[in-house]
Amino acid sequence: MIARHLLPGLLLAGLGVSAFAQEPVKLFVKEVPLTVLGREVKVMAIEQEDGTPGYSPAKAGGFHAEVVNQLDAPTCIHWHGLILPNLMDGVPFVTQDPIPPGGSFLYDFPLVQSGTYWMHSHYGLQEQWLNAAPMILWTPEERAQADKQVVVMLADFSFMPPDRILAGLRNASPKPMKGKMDMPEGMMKTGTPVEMAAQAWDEKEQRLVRTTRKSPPVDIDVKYDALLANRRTMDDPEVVTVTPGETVMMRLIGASSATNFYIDTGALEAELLAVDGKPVEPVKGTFFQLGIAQRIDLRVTIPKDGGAFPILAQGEGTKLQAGIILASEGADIPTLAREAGMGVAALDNTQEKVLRAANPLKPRSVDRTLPCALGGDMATYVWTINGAAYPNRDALMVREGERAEIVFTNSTMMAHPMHLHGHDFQIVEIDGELLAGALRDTVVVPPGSTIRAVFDANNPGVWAFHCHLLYHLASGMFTVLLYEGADTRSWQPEKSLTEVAGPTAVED
Ligand SMILES: [Cu+2]
Repeated sequence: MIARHLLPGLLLAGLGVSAFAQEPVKLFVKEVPLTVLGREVKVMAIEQEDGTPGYSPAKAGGFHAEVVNQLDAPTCIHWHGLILPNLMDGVPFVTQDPIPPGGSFLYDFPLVQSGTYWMHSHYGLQEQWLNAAPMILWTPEERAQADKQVVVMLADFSFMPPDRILAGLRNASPKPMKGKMDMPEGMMKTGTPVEMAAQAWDEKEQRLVRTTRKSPPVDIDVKYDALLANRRTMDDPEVVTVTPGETVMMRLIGASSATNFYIDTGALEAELLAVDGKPVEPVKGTFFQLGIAQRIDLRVTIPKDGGAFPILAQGEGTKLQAGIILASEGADIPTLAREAGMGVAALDNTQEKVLRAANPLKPRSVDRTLPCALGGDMATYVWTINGAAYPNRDALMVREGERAEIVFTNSTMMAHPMHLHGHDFQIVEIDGELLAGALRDTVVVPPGSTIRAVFDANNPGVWAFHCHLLYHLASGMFTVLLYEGADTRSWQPEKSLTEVAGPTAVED
């Protein structure tokens, strides 16, 4: 079993016979300075020797990266959304031991997917330190989709260190949270409904649009100081020079720790072409949902007369926004506000219900049903899957060769972006409505919703399966998908408790 897992990667590369044999790219995990709202802070980054963030290999050449840990703390980098051999998945105490300070680890495997993916630390709360980077898996077809490619990695930022954010969330009950953790007025659960921006499906025009409605208060965990797009705030946004008449593919990555987004393309009509790297039948619109850890590929056409076109991302339940500006030469660059004029509602199933997979799974009857009941609340700040908080040795069991379905139910007041490692799953039912929905690796399950997703159990191992809201993940909403007979030697749940809650390297 071990040898079989290693065959595509380490073993063949070690023997020098891999069809993909080539020098690995070195990926340095390190501290870097960053200026946020005029304040210099230290954050983390995953960079190549020349400072390129992340790693975007050509699919045909395979994946060859050596992660070098230059932090003072252990780390472990996960390749989000990739279908890969289990021991290459980069999850501490599930698929490997953490990489110690000064240590390195070789990741080497063939690529079977293309499109928009990303990488991030799966160690402790390091993701909140921006220990993340884009990962686009290129093919000639991906490049040919537009004249220009723009990667936009979104994140949320607080001047409060993440361990203090988590401590604040855990200690908040029953007293109201103090200082930075205060919910703004209008967002308290007891507050009256307020006018908010929201997404609607325009049936007549067949497009996703922005609307406004009186919306109940939105539960959010963390009040951030800023949202970032490619590590920049709205006072200093990235301006991408574009040519009138050209098409631009924006690959948006929800690399936030606890913020779901709405994306507003403003004056530019966009075509949604893929979610989570996987193509969907094109959907037009100007207002899109992007959950934590999800990706969305939006193609726009720059008008013949040119101009400047802000592309904005607003945080669910907040007025905070980040973005980039697409601008033709000589266009007046507008000043962008850090806060939008009105808050934006909670994510819902509006968009998910209209998505259709371009390459759906082959029809097949389901061999096994895996219930995934999401529980927990803000008061106790314990979050559970099927009643259990991690660490535990519960697991969702599956046998190789089966078609399995996951039935997500959410009895909490919050949406949970649920991520299964090592597999693509297809959304086939939302609140009783059957559909040939999107293939995904991360699905947002809104409060009260039931979502059914199917996948083929064709990648043996022990696979992390969890809420991608960092503070839920760190507070129990985590389990594993365990194949019968899989090698479980790297799976050490008890160690994840002490180590994952351990100190982080950077102090502001
Ligand atoms: Cu969650």
